[in-house]
Amino acid sequence: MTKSALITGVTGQDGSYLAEFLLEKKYKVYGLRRRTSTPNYENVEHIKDQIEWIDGDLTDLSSLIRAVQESQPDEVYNLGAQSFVATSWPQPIATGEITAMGVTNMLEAVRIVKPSAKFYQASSSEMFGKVQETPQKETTPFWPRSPYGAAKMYGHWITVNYRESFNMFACSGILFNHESPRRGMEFVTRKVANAAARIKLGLQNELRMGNLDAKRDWGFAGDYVKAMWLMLQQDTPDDYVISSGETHTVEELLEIAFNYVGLNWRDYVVIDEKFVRPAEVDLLLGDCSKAKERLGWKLEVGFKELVEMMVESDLNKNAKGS
Ligand code: NDP
Ligand code: GDR
Repeated sequence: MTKSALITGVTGQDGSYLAEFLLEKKYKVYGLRRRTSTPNYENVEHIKDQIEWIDGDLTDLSSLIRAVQESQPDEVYNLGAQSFVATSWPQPIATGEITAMGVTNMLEAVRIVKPSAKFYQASSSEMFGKVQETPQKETTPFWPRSPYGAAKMYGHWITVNYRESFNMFACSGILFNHESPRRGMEFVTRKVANAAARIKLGLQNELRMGNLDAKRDWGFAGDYVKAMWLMLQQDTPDDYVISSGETHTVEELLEIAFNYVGLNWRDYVVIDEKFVRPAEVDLLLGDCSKAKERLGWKLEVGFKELVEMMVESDLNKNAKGS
């Protein structure tokens, strides 16, 4: 029998890879889209006609109830969020309403309309923040360092709570940073990949950056969405860390991206205080042994390959003028 899935955040990076993956598995895919003055389907243009679109917003419970009624999903993937950490300081309340309370809204819609649906919550390594141990695993205590991290922590615990209170099949994936050519332009990997490509093509002559010492555990988004699905195929719901198990500095990212186009990043990068955050997460490094053992999940794309894939994609896009 065909399974159906409801995805929030389907127009984002992860939503687009997950929708592709589920469509290949012959799922009927429902995508929640919010109203914007100019709709942006860039990430899902190629599969737009295969998605059943439902209008709604994570801050509007009534729209989510309707979305669950209409889709009658076997699986719900809650990927929608105000996901840019830097924006969470100037917009802490909107971040809380979407990224924290939006999770309760989605859980309530499922509990009221179809409590048997399996639920995935997009939790984040940002919850580890000022890390209490390295590497970070499922049992590492959280210490968020941004309004975004605090909102994700609420979303994480409310998911655990609905599992414990209502016996719902609710899982939380604590995903470390994952990137792709579909990454939003403001995130550091895409910003660097795009700048390296544009500087190479003579379209830009400098790159303004924040803290180059921050360390992140970066993987490929296409690999990470498979873990989301695997979590919902288990006999019991649980929470899992998904990570690459390697950490790299922002400086290493610059090195690989600029080397790929035969340039030295030091000739172009300017440090700009505007991109330095009020509180930083200095080091992230995940231990995903639990996911490897129980889900059989594994990483396929390594860090250098990922950065080069992104620069190559931006070279092509910029050369075509898109
Ligand atoms: P993106 O920022 O690319 O996508 C976010 C999605 O959320 C977009 O589709 C956006 O819609 C949607 N959205 C925003 N606000 C609302 C709202 N009020 N109602 C409904 N939808 C909304 O994020 P990613 O794909 O990178 O991440 C997916 C999820 O995983 C997010 O929850 C993120 O916080 C989390 N996460 C991401 C990690 C990563 O490294 N990428 C790591 C760990 C967690 P629109 O297109 O209209 O803006
Ligand atoms: P992050 O991703 O905050 O880890 O959150 P981002 O790519 O924005 O920053 C990574 C690190 O790079 C440093 N940095 C800069 N970042 C940006 N964006 N722009 C710059 O110019 C710059 N210079 C240095 C940052 O200070 C930071 O240390 C991402 C998001 O996808 C979240 O939604 C997700 O939950 C986490 O990853 C895991």
